Amino acid sequence: MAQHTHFISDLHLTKDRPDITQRFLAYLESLDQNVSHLYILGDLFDVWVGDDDSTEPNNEVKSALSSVVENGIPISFIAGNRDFLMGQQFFSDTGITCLDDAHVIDLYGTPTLLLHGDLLCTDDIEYQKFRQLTHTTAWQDDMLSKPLAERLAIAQHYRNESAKNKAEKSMDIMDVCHKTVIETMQHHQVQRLIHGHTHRPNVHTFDINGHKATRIVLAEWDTDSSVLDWDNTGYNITRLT
Ligand SMILES: [Mn+2]
Repeated sequence: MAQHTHFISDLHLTKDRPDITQRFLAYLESLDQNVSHLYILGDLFDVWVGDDDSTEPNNEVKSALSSVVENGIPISFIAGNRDFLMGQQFFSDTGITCLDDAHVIDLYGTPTLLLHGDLLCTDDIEYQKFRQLTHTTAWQDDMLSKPLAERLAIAQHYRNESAKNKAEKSMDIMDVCHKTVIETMQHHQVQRLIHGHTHRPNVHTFDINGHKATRIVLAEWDTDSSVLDWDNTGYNITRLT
């Protein structure tokens, strides 16, 4: 039986988009024993302000994820810039494994680096500063100590700011920096990288030290709900309807 490994990212699940949630739940329901592992590379949720937030569709999604894990399909998660506050409670409730921000797997014989992708956008200095701040224990402890309603309001504020920034910043600044891509891949000694975040699905090939390297960018589910589906013969990008 062919074993498949799936990669998805940037679903941005939110109560405002029940259509995406339904598509994701149907996808999870469809997973069978042909799938040996599901990797979620960040921004599963459009916002995550703490594991105590039961705003729709959080609980429904959590229970669907834990069913998949209970059925014997491991799920691993790398945090995105929207859901990096996901905590221990979420992972113990669902059985999902939380990976480091950069994680190398052996994908059918090829070392493959998995990232959310925001760490590659080093031309966006303002964002990288914000990322550093919000990844400190002090910032996170302070945020999580606030009442839920306040955290939701803060998250809404950041979402508005982020939409404004996106409109103002040049397209290039918000894409990955190629130099950083090369350095990151060299650091992890890989010739293949899979990430999301930029919402620019593509397969890029280039050279590192005279060897072919590949960078696969996953799609966001807003306009293009798709799954990167790998087996020992190669990959397919499966579009969900
Ligand atoms: Mn992102």
